[in-house]
Order: sequence, then C-alpha cells, then structure tokens
Amino acid sequence: MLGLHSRRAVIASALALAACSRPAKSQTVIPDDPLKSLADFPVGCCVQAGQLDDPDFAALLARHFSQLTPEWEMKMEYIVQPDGSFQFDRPDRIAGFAREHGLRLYGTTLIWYAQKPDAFIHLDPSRATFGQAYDNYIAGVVGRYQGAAGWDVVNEPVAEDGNGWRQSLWAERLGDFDHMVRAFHVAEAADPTATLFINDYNLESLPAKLSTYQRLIEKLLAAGAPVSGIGCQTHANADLAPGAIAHAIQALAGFGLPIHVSEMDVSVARAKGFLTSRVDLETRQARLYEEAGHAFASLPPKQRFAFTVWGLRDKDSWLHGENAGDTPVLFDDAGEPKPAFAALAKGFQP
Ligand code: 9MR
Repeated sequence: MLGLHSRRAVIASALALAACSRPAKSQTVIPDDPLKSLADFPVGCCVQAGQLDDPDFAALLARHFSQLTPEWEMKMEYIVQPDGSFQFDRPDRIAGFAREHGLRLYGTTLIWYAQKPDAFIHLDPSRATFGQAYDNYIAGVVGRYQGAAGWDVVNEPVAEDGNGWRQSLWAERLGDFDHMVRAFHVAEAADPTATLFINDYNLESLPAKLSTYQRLIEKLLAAGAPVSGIGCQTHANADLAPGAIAHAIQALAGFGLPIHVSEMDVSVARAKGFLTSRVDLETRQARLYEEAGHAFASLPPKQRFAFTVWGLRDKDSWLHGENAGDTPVLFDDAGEPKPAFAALAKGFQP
C-alpha cells in the first residue's frame, strides 16, 4: 500500500501519462497503472483455483489486485464431504498463490443459509451434536487459514425482501440469532487477528434490507458477538439510482467498523436495458463504479478494509453464466481494462 504522499504522486503521474495511456475506449482515458497502485487500501478480486492455470489470468490478477477471495472453493459446498470430512486442496492452492504473490487472503463464507451439506442435514439434530459439528467446521477452516485478513462469518442473513432474517438449517438447529453469535465467537477463538464480517447484498437497492441489516448488526454487537467488520456486497444493476451505493456505504460506516465492499459488479444485462442503449448502460455502469470507489475512498482510513470486485474479466463473472452478453466487471474478455476500470480508479482518488 502507498502512503498519502506517494499515492498522490502515482495519481499525478497517471494523469501526466494520460496522453500515452492505452487507446481510449468511448473517449475514456484508461490508466496503465495497476489498480492497486491507485488505492491506499487493499483491492480484491474473487478467484477459482482452476483459473490460476491460465497464465494470462494469473498475471492480470497479481498485477492489479492485492487481496483474493476464493469465489466458491472455500465454502461448505467444496470443503464438506458427504462423510463429514473436509477437503482443502483447492482453497489451499488459492491461499498458496496469494502467499507467493504477497496478496492478502479473504475467506468466504463460513455460515450461509444457501449451503447445507448432507453431512450436516443427517446429523442428530440434538443441540449438542449439531453444535459441535458447527463449531468444528468454523474452527477447522478458520484455523487452517490462520493469518487470513478476514472472513465472511455470516453471509446474507437478511431475508430477500428485507423483512426479517432468513430461515436456514443453522437457524432451525441452533436458533435464528444464537447461531450467528456463536459463529462469531468460534471464528474469533480460531483466529483472533482476523477481521470478522457480516455480509449482505441489495443494501443499496432495498432500503428495508439495509435497515434490517443495521438493526441486526446492532443486536449482534449488543449481544457481545465479535463482529469486527461490515460487508456490503454491492451486486448492482446498471440502472441503479445514482447515490444509492454511496448512501449504503455511508450508512454502514456509521458503526465505526471496517467496511468491505466485498463483491462488486454491475450487471448491464439485468438492467432495464430495453429502454436504453448499450453505450448508455455502460456509461451508467462506469458511474456506479466511480461512485462506489469514491464513497469507499472517502471513509476514514481505519474503516477502509478492502474494495473487492466479483470477477476478473467479463467472461469470468458468475453473471456470464446467466447471460453471456453481460459485461459486469473491470476487464473485457481479452483482459483489457474497460471504462469501468478507469471510473473506479478515478473514484479511488481523494
Ligand atoms: O460467484 C459465485 C459462484 O461462482 C458460485 O457458484 C456461487 C455459489 O457458491 O456463489 C457465487 O458468489 C456469490 C457469493 O458467494 C455471495 N453473494 C452472491 C454471489 C453471486 O451469486
């Protein structure tokens, strides 16, 4: 990371070099600098172990980012086997790549309503047996990656419409609130140095969801749960109203805890694109990246945990599977930076 002075110098040199930067796309000057050199906080990207076999992917990832989140291979769906044993080869590979390249590792996700392996479903539902397995999972995974910068301890706890909390296997067996408190305590014991996050999405588009999330965080903190960071996934659509992302980030920063913009992407395909042109949608997309980057960069330094994007090149994005024409992230399929990249870099400036 760079100090304020050297960061200004880098930005100044980036601007001075603008004339000889790569060819403009849509009139946008795209800096040649690594994205991480334009921020004085960690800049993250998600990754799958197999993607590291592609040298172009690996080089682009290591050049621009300073933190990695395994996209799915550090989740129960990969780690927990039908007999209850754990497999760690792929997350180990990602952790190894991070270590070799001097990048921080960020773990997602320990407890998620969306994942309930058979090995847990089939356990004796009595509180003791189930609870021991729950603790054992969290302690085992966090302990293995001790030294990780942080963890999504509880992911997406708020109901889809923002009205209350989600139902889950974990809530049913261990209590809808107690299972969350418990997860944070177990994670803290396994790695007292990691920043422990709660994390959710649609906080910018659904005021009720943001509000329920804030109330839940208050309640967790009041109960003594060691929540030490707040995640705002920031999966946006290009037609999101200007100001909504900044509002959510600022509202969450009110707790004084570190903030993680943990999974940002901006879908063009999911926007109501039939009313507007592709160029218009991509301009809106770039503005949303700039807004998010600026809102984050404007937080007090100790609250800037990291800014993570959810996918390296457009073709790597989970949204590509839903719609192959979607272009939600910072690099195109060839690995060239897009106007969204320039916009985010601009947003990172003070
Ligand atoms: O992008 C991820 C995709 O590759 C996985 O199949 C999926 C299930 O593990 O999770 C996706 O990532 C999600 C993230 O973990 C939580 N927020 C929503 C993300 C997109 O669905």
